[in-house]
Amino acid sequence: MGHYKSNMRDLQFNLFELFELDKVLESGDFGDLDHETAVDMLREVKALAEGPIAESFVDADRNPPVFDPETHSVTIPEGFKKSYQALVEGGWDKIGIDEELGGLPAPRSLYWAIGEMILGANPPVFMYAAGAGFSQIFYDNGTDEQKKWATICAERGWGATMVLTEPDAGSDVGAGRTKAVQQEDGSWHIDGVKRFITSADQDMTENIFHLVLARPEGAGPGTKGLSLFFVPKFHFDFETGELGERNGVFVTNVEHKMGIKASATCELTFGQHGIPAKGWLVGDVHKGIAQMFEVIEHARMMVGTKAISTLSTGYLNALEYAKERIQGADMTQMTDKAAPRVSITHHPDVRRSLMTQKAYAEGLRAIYLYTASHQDAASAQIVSGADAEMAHRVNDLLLPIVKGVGSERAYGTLGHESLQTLGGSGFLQDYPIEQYIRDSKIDSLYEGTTAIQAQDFFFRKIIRDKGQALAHVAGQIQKFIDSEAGNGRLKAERALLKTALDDVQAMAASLTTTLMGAQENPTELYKVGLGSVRFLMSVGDLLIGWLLLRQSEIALAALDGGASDADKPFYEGKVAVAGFFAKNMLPMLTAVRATVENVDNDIMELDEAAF
Ligand code: ST9
Ligand code: FAD
Repeated sequence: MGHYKSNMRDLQFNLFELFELDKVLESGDFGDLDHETAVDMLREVKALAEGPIAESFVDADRNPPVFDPETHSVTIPEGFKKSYQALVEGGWDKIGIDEELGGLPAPRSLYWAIGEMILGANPPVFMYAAGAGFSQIFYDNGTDEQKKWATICAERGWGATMVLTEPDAGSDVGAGRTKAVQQEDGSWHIDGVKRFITSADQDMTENIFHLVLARPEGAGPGTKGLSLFFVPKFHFDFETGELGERNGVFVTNVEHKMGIKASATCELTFGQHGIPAKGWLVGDVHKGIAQMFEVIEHARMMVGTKAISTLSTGYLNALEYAKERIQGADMTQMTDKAAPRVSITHHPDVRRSLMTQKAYAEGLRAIYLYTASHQDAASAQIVSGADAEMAHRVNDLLLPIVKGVGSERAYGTLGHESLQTLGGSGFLQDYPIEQYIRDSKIDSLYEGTTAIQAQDFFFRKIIRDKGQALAHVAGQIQKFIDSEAGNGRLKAERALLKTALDDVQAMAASLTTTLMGAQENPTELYKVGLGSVRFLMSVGDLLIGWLLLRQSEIALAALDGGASDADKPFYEGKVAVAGFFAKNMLPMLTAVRATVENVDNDIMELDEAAF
């Protein structure tokens, strides 16, 4: 058995019992795709993920890709290539892609459920295989001529990258200096150095195309002055796809990293090796940052789902260990030195820890699937009654939660709880958790750090949205609080959820009032910056509490209806984890509310020397 443990029962529970995927499939928006086919797809990907995809996870960490500075090329370890091939040979990189590009349209919830298993088993496999997804975005944004190129990219299985970051332009993408100069033939020459570019070279696909943000000569400052260019590694015949000359874009370094080592993180240099780096303006319009955000939105969803999946397999590995590890006596017999030794699952603190892991892994899974359900009009209508416009807003609202909260809670819980469950053994490379921790640290950094997610959440997704999406989701939570969910058995939990909702709404109100105060006194804005990550994390906990309780309601009904022996422990676990989270985590939001409401600027007034 490999390192990766999927949670198929919970995935199916979310998809079919909580988010009613069957109704979505019946809507007809996804052709012939039906329940049986969807379940078969999940089963097939589970087998692939736990088998060949996970197979190279450890080896590629210990023997990562090798960079040759002479040829500017990256060689991927053979074992990893097999994992990659297993994914693309099955056509799994084309799920969710338009038929014009050789894909199979699928509801986004199903797409991301499949993605969860691949991302938990071996995240860089998913990333190297993202070329078809990038082709789709290029196709959607391209001119009619470029749509043909995008189809070639997808059909020939080319790799792809998103190229924003520069040494002096990380969070501040608008500080980018890479420039673009228009040529007489309508193409552009790109000139500059980008860094930290994922998958910028590999030897698994015949070509790679880069989607690059660069500033046309004379364009204005900031992100709005950036345009998006299609820059292939090799030129190609635009009709047949046949490869031509090497383009002037070269990998000039590969980073040595803490984790996710199989994923090559490259310095990418344009137009500085005697050959021009030729690019084409995407869609023939100067709307670079908006176009790139279409990629970023998917990538943020991917990063959050990766983190959540890693937490889930970390928890299941910890749980397996805890059931087998015998250590100490039952607490009630702690003074009896001859008492029988028990498995560590008997110890209250281990149970607290396991339940914390289960709550975050399963609660965050429900959040990303709820979010994914707002990425299709049909499923949004079924899941929350949102029309197409509101569905779009809700997805926007929740992306920083999936990415920001998903990454922070996953990394924190893996370190504080999953590894801890294994005691000293957790620190060893004999178990996968130390690699999970190293590999998942990146998730709170790339695709916008947590501070950036928190600002995006508050300023853009709440204030600029005039609170509409937040009100829609809060309305759903309020409806649950007011309902008779659980037939009286969830009364105490619904009361705890009500307090949590009040706390979060008070935090939102407090931050909004502070923001308004900034019109008079600009330094009030610092207070928003001081409170925004706490607020983001609090909304995450509120959503976890709510979705776990909705799951509990379904589980209680299933148990009342006489669930099968095989299903009984699953449903009992659902009821237990929801109660645990409501009683142990939600009350903490009241303390966070007090800190957010009373935030002051003391540390902003402090001289830097005092730090
Ligand atoms: C990276 C990659 O880190 C890591 C992993 C790569 C793995 C690759 C594989 C991924 C596969 C997944 C993709 C597959 C595709 C599948 C497809 C299937 C169909 N939402 O606020 P302003 C826009 S890459 C939407 O003034 P500043 C908007 O146009 C590096 N749009 O910003 C806006 O104009 P307007 C990642 C947004 O102050 C304009 O930007 N790096 C959003 O100029 C300006 O907005 C980062 O993520 C949004 N949320 O710039 C950088 N926000 O307002 C992090 C902005 O008129 N830094 N726009 O609408 C930031 O995000 C900054 O906040 C900033 C600030 C750069 C936006
Ligand atoms: P900085 O922006 O310097 O941030 C440093 C610290 O300051 C952070 O804690 C940050 O939260 C904080 N900070 C900065 N600005 C603010 C602010 N305004 N408010 C509050 N806090 C702030 N980029 C690509 O373009 N393509 C890729 O494929 C890609 N892949 C990557 C792969 C890896 C392994 C890594 C490490 C990075 C990758 N990146 C990629 C770059 C990544 O997106 C950036 O590292 C990230 O956006 C942060 O930028 P930075 O590292 O320059 O940190």
